Amino acid sequence: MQRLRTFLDHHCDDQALVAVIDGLMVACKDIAYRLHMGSLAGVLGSAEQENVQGECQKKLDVISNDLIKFCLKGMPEVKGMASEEEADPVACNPDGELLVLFDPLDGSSNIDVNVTVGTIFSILKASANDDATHEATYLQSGKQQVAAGYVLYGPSTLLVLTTGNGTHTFTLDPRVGEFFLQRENVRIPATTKEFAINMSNQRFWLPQMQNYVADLLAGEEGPLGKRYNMRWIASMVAEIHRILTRGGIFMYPYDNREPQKPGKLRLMYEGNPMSMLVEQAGGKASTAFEDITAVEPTSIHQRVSVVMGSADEVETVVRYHA
Ligand code: P6P
Repeated sequence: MQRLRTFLDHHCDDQALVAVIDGLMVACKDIAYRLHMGSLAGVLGSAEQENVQGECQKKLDVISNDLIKFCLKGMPEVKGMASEEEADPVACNPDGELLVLFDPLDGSSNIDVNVTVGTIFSILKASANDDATHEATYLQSGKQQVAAGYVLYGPSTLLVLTTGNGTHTFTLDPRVGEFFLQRENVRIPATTKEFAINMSNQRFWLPQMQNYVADLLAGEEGPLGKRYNMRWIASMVAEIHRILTRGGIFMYPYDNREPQKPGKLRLMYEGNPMSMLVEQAGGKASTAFEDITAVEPTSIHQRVSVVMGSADEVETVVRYHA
């Protein structure tokens, strides 16, 4: 079995990038340990405070964020970082050449009910004269990403990673604290019969999305001509992992509850990294109107409408919105 570092050394000629990915896993292994200790680690429940998103933070949101920040600050290759849990970007090492953007614990509302959550990260290049405290330094489109990944804290702890040459999965062996290659070059089936969306928002969607989902529900007798199944875990990392494993389509589309926000999910550290992973596995990732990775960011915490997964199904959604 191939260790993560051995795989990276063979597949990625950017040694700074290899070091940052390998180093980031130190924090993720600690997060995995604390999650799997559950109530015994005394870290469940609310942190009794809100983050920059106005969301109530869990204790593990704060702990995970601090662990990752500490880890990245210790790496000379990291110039700066931006977190879902931090209002502003954080400068790390002035001679660093990489920027790390992350959601330290996505799906954390599931922690207290013992459901899978994950860490999502996106890595961009920085220029020598970039100021890592300035938001503008990080505002690069998803196509500029040099790497993206997530660590899935489920029954087993998995790393799913791309450095631009395919999407690959690794399993953590907790006995030795090492990630080992599980699947190389994961491929998403082009077609699917499984969709994931929060149906309770149906009345807020655009008519085009309402029409598409109504046709999904019409099954064999409808215009899409097949019976679909539905999943909703309320944890994007778990949904995307299912789709990378067996296909499907995940949607958190625009809704009119807050017209100034085009969706719930965040572009820079959720939409973009997940889009890179999905596209590198042969899938598609769209806002329903354009590729997510083509969106030119205007703020670090901006939201984006998300439709991603099996290529043919995403193309169908795009056709409904043409
Ligand atoms: P809802 C988790 O809070 C998250 O950001 C994603 O991981 C997940 O897909 C979505 O929000 C769930 O949202 O509205 O169903 O709770």
